[in-house]
Amino acid sequence: MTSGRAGARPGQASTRAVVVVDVQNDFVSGSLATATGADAARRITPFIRDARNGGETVIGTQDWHIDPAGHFAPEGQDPDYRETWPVHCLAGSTGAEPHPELDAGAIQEWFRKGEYTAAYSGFEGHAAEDAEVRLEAWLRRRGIQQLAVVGIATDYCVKATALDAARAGFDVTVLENLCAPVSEEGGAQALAEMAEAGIRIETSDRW
Ligand code: VGL
Repeated sequence: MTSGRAGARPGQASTRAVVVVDVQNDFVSGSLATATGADAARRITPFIRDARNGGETVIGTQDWHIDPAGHFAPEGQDPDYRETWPVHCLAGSTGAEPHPELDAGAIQEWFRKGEYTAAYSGFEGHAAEDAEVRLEAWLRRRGIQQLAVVGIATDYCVKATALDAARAGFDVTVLENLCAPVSEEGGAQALAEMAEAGIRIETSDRW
């Protein structure tokens, strides 16, 4: 299962990191549940354990809403599921916690986003423990160059995170079998858009 993984040479820090996007209860089984989010969570766990064993860095992002402007549909109105959403991932709530099938112990640092605004990209986030620490700077400080992006949802936060990573100059691969979309069609479209932007779309055995 680890075949094809480059791994770091002994004594040399790996320049590879895995970004696990928003594998949170609300996106798996809660107010914004995705049809395949639980499968993705189950597959991500052995993958990130292997990554850690190979010396790679593994970080997680969390949607972390307090009052995110117009991101939630107004009370009494239906969300459009494109720009407005049901209430989800309220800061400190069970819905915002990592899904139990994700091995949260394999995540070295959490980055939170969206307190007071919609924030689809992990690069808009800051370290859970220190609001001054942004994701890009954190990765650069560790010499990270290659990123694998996995998680939920392919057509929203995975896409936004991967596109920002590519814009920032990282070498980005999205592992599609470790992602879950809001809609099948949206997921396929997002993968095409990411490929167009120079992001590799692979399966986890090819990272
Ligand atoms: C997400 C919809 C709304 C995501 C976040 O994590 O992809 N999707 N907020």
